[in-house]
Amino acid sequence: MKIITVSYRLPLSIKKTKGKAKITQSAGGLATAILSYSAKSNVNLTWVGIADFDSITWNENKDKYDQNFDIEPVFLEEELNQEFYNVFSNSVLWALFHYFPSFVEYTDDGFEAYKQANEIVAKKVSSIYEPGDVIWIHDYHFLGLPNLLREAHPDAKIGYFLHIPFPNFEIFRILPNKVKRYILEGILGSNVAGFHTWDNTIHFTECVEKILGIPHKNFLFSQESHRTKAGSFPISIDFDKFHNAYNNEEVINLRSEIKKLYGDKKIIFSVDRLDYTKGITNRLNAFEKFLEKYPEWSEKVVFLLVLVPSREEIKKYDERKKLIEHNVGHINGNMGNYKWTPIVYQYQSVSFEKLIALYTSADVALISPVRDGMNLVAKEFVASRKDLKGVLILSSMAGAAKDLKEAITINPFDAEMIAKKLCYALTMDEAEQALRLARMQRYLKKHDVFRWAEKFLTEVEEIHKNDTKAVPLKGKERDRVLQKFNEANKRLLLLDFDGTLVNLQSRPELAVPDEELLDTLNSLAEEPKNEVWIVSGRNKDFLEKWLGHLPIGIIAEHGGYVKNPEWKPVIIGEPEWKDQVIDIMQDYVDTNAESFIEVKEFGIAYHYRNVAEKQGFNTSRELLMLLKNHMYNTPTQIIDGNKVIEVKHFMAHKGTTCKNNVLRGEHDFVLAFGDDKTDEDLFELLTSENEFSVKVGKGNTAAKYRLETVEEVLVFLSELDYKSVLK
Ligand code: GDG
Repeated sequence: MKIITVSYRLPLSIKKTKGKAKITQSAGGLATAILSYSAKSNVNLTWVGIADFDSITWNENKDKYDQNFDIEPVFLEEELNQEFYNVFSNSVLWALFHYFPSFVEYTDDGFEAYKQANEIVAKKVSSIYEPGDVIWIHDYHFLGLPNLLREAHPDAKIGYFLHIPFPNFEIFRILPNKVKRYILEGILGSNVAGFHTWDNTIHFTECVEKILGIPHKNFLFSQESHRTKAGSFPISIDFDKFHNAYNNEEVINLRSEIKKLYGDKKIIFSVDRLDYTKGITNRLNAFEKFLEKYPEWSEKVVFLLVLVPSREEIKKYDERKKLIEHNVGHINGNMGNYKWTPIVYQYQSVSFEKLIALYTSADVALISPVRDGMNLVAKEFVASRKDLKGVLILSSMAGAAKDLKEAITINPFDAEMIAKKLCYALTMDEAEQALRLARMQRYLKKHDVFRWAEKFLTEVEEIHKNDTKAVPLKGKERDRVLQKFNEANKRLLLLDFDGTLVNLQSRPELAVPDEELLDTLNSLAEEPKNEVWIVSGRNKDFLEKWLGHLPIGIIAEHGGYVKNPEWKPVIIGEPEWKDQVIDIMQDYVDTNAESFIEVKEFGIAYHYRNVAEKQGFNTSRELLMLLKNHMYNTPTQIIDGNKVIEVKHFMAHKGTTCKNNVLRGEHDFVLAFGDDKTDEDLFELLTSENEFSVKVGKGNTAAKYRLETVEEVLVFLSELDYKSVLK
């Protein structure tokens, strides 16, 4: 078994100058964390990514790097890589997911290249994949990959983590429909889909519900071949590495050099890749505002602005660079003088030691992205302050703001506010600085990148392990259930009605049992060893009319009513929310011809089976969201069923009602059939050896077995009946 990590960049770069190869290995946080996990779990690590070198260079150098893991480079043709990386990944996905829709430069060619690159990488992963391996896919370059790998290896353990924000529905919907589906279906190929924050996770689940129509239960999406758990896994840093670097000799020397250079001046510091999402122009505007508003700080402060070259081939980045440099010049020219340069700007990366020296020399770290998945710089600054000095000013638009609660938070668009908070930070007393940093350090020490990787990969294993696989009720399995039935003396049969015993019809009142079904039920129920129950979502009057004469127990309204032998409600009193639900649904009935409302005692259902496919689906998504908001904090449950949306009393629950009224522990054989989401509540209870459950139709399920059609259920029941008669 091994871990296969997939990311756009490999943790290894080979640059050839004058025929000589220079190998750079970057042991970034991600690589270190996954390596540490693989060492702990005693499994190998293979890293798949796009090579920034050609195959000849690779063959000449592949034995020359420090091989504590394997590297499998993917070689993409330059033109394909340009369309895949610069165009679709960075000029569509990066821009849109960071809420810059006007920066999006979508082309069909870009999307085709993206799909092609994902397919090439899928082939590479498949060529090294062995059953039992865990595949961990990273970031927005490979949104289609989980699904491609799921198709190739249905039983694979696949984790997907998105390092950038997942936007809300209104932003996401801007993408062409085919792209939206590709992305969502792509991510849903994984067992675990991880995001930095719950906000991002919820944006994703809402998009899946609204666009694909797949509902989730506790962030778990059930699909044909597997289930996907969406969740928040905030990435972190190697805390000890940053914390302990404070006392590194080179860092100490560099720090004293910086301190000497700026003397009494307070230092404001920031470091970012030069990217429009990092809010650098906003930061400069705010700094200018600060100098204007608080002239007493003139000559007493210096802003060290380190920008690291990034994506220079893309026009928007080049434009941003020019704008930043213009603004720096403007501020220095207007506010500075021959003795004082307010902004010291560098467009080059710095070494790790220099970075730590800068972090630990700063009085204030000013981090102001307009949108950021996490922002590791903020965490690194906090971790490196072993001296418990310095203040972190952090944009509330960064995922890191959710973790670093003692930072001074800012709205990056509010220059006035930033100016004020800069003033506050620069004058904060040391006790408060220490208190804030100590609290954040305690959090980061516990929640470091190693814990992050371990939590994510453990979740992948767990979700994969618990993925239920309903097997067809055929052949040996069928014989096994029949044999258990034969051997049992006190059998319980729990049968859902619609979609299980009768096929769904255009209107519920048309789905009625025929003579043959009534005979089978009657005959089964008359056998003394059998106890037969109908467990349905239908109202009690319908069930009484059609089945009331049979010697069976009946549960109606999803568990709201029980007949044994008299009808009794499980819930006392009339629900108060019904009129409100009817009002909301009525608007949808009025605008969607052929849809209708079914009123029950403990629930209201909106049926859209007869509405044109697309229209029915789209309006049902809207109604669903509306009901969720209206019904918040009421004792209800909303079911997104098969062409029906139902609001029901939360105590009208098939699982609970069966548990309290039927599953008394005295049966030595229990068999439940159902086709709907509400039946899953019952299936989840039937876990012991003599308890069996059968899902009718497609879709992921907690049931142990599966039958495809109502007709197959009826054949099976006749067989049980025949066996009962024989005994
Ligand atoms: C993406 C998401 C998410 C930067 N300059 C230098 C340097 N760095 C290092 C920092 C930090 C990293 O680069 C930057 O990480 P960020 O998290 O701030 O930003 P992105 O590159 O945009 O990363 C982001 C991240 O993925 C992880 O999931 O947090 O939201 O956009 O580690 O220290 N390091 C050195 N010299 C530099 O000049 N040595």
